[in-house]
Amino acid sequence: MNTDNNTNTNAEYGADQIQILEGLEAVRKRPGMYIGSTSSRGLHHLVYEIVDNSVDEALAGYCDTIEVTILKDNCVKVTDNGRGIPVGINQKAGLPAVEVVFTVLHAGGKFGGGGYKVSGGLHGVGASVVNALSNWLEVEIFHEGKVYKQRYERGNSMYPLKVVGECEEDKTGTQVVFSPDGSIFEDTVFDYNVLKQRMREMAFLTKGIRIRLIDEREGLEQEKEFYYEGGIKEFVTYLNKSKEALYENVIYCEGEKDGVYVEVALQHNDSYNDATYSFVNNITTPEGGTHLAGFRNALTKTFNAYAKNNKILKDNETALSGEDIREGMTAVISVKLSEPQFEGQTKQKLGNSEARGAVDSIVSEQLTYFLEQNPAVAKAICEKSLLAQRAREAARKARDLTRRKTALEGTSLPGKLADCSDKDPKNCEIFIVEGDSAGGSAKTARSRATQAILPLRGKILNVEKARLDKIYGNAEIKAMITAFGTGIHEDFDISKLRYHKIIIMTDADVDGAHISTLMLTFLYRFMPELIRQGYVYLAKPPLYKIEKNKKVWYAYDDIELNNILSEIGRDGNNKIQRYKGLGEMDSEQLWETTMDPETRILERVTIDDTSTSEIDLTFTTLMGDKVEPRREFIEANAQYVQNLDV
Ligand code: TTJ
Repeated sequence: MNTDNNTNTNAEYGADQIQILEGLEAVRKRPGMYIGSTSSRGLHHLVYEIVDNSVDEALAGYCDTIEVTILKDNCVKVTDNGRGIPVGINQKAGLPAVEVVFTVLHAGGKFGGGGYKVSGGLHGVGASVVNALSNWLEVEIFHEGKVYKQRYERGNSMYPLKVVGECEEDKTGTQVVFSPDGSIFEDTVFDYNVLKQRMREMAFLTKGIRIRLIDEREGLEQEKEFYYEGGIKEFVTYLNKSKEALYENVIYCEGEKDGVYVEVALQHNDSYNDATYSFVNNITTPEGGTHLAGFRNALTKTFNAYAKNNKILKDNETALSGEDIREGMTAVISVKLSEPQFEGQTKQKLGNSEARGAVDSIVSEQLTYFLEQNPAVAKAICEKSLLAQRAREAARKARDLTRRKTALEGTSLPGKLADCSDKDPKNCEIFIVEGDSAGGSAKTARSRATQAILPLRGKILNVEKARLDKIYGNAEIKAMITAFGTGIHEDFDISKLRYHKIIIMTDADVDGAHISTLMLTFLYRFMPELIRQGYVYLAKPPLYKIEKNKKVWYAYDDIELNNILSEIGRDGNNKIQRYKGLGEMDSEQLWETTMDPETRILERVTIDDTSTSEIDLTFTTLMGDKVEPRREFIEANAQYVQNLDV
């Protein structure tokens, strides 16, 4: 029950309160239903829920600055300079509108009107849910020279909305501070970098908005401001920063049709990937949907029409496929509509049919015009697509050939593979080992029943920089594909996977890290399901061997080395060897330190799916041509793969 000491004589007020409290109790009972999970992800979701309200106000045209501050004790403050949540009495509830916003489930978006509500996405559950899941929450509203305030604890108001001070007559805005409930969340520590990524994305998706992120925690002090005048146009530039653009300017289309506001930005680069990211009301739609379908249709149709009309494609030649046109294209599609319908297993796929037509017609019309006005750009894209078409044809022939061969000869495993004898994938592991010599030690060391070894010669092909035909022709890649057994692309079938652990084993040095990254890039681009389902691991060889009085210790990093040395005493009897590579260990040592399931350390590779664009960027930055962004990136990220939270 409400514990507040208010002396409100309105009987209805109390009655309303009871109903309201029941509503928020439900949120505390089943938090996962409202915010997806109570993990770190759910915790950060609280911030997004609050910020979404300010972004709505910005989209309505009344707010241009949002500030998000991580305070000490893991509280978060969100401030905007919008009109302020209304403080007047809401007739239906008999309460100030602001109190309804924070204490009634699904009240978000009922007030105001105009503009597009961001809420209504995957979760989009609103401020009351954040309130329900907080130890306490305080809201302050700046309106007509007054500062209004209300405090809640676990969703209950502590006193009726009151005026606590004065402000400049023309200052308006809302400030919310909340403290997530530690009895609900597994962990209440906010991660600056996680918030940073989402705030950057928000700023890209809402052109002209200024979002400041500030960390005030002791020892962690830092801040960053995001402001993109060009919105998603700058998003595409950002995503392409480590690649060579095929032409200078990002192509941009914008318009509104049937209640759907559409923005599309695209630019081709020298890579071979299609990097298209779609959003609905600022929420990512990893499974695409009608907006993406409309975009693809418009793109294919418009380029084929242009190529035909301008004799780049003769009448008797095969039309360009969508895939050909999208090769090496980075694109962002952002639509905003008032009642998005989400479909699919994870509710991450847009279903509204009007979005298909709106995107299709806006892109077709504006892209056609753009191509007429920019013939050099049009020609460059068409020619790149024609090359893609030829490469795809060559790759298909190569694949058909291997398919026919395997049909005739059965699946022959690669010669270099030392397979295990157990045939149950659940028990089996495959070590992908750098270099033939380490491969030799590993073959001797392994447990033959369950451990297979596939040595790779030197650096594997960088799939970020090669066309499909070359990738399929590469011996190391072919060996991996056949060893895994899953096939690839349209043939990919995870149920055929021959090993439930794919373990990348490389030297613990810079070259080894590079080879691991090349491997992960290949897996991420061609068999992402293997990573998603948790089958991919990194082996962790030791960095040091310490010997003293015939006893041996291994240290996997410098901290561990120090710990061991403190324990055994730092004296002249210590013999410390720093391993430069797997090759320096004999097979027994390799087994003991890196391969023995009883004693080894394995790191599982996972994909943090909050921001696919950032993961793609990580790989292209690491693997791309440009030296400068790669150096900056590596310097900025102590770990060599950001987002691959290994
Ligand atoms: C709605 O229409 C009438 C004028 O005020 C509009 C409004 O509510 N604007 C608004 C809400 N701006 N900012 C918010 C908001 C900000 C935070 C930080 C948290 C919440 C729940 C709302």
